[in-house]
Amino acid sequence: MADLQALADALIKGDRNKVSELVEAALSEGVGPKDVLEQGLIAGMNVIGKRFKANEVYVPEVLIAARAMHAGLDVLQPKLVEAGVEPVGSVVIGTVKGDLHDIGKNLVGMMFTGAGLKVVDVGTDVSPEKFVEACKESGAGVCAMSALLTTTMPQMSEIVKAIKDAGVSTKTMIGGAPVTQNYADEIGADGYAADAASAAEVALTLLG
Ligand code: B1M
Repeated sequence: MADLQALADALIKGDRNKVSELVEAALSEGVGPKDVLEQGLIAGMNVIGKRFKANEVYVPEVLIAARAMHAGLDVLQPKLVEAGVEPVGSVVIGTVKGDLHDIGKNLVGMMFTGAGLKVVDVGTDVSPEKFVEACKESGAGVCAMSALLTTTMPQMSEIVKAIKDAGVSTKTMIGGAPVTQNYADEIGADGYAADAASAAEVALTLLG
């Protein structure tokens, strides 16, 4: 009988070979791809997210778990498509114009993937126009912006404004070391998160 807890445990340990093997084993035993995703991969990533938030694990462990998640998703993806399993929602994510820091943004993106979201990563140094275009094209429910420099934070305000001006219904959320809830309130962003695990929770809440 397929052991989805063992799959979650392998992901938590970051054992990507075992994750791939266990995903294959579960599928060949007839477990549905949605169950493999939710009770195996996402369950494991949720544990990593909670431990990361509680400072029980650090950036390297999260990156290793995310790599294992991707290994599992590589095996699972075609089956999910075949089974018509839709992502919970989609999110555009990027680092704002003038800012090249992407480690935090990538971690947030990984936690989004881990939460079952489709992620459209527009990269770093992204202009308000490019954010708007990506939101329109992808029909994303949430636009997630990262900034690590106090000098680039004002770009977030520009992006929130550009999205509203373009009449796009995508909700906005912001984060990054210098960013605060107060700043989010000040510029009218719909959400703020201090870390990658909270970011996934906020995005899911914004998506309803
Ligand atoms: Co830069 N840098 N850097 N840097 N850099 C900082 C940010 C700085 C605080 C260092 C310092 O002076 N103490 C400082 C900013 C000062 C300020 O404005 N307040 C700084 C500076 C000044 C600069 C340059 C201007 C330096 C120079 O050239 N004179 C320059 C700017 C380049 C540019 O962007 N245009 C620069 C360049 C670089 C490198 C290229 C060398 C490199 C980036 C490499 C890369 O990202 N690929 C770099 C790095 C590595 C850092 C530090 C050391 C580490 C940042 C990091 O990756 N942290 C940083 C000092 C520090 O933070 N200790 C520093 C780990 C990462 C996991 O955390 O990104 O905070 P973080 O992400 C967290 C949360 O913030 C949150 O979740 C993540 C995980 O929990 N989060 C979100 C992030 N985005 C989110 C989005 C969300 C929600 C949560 O929702 C959408």
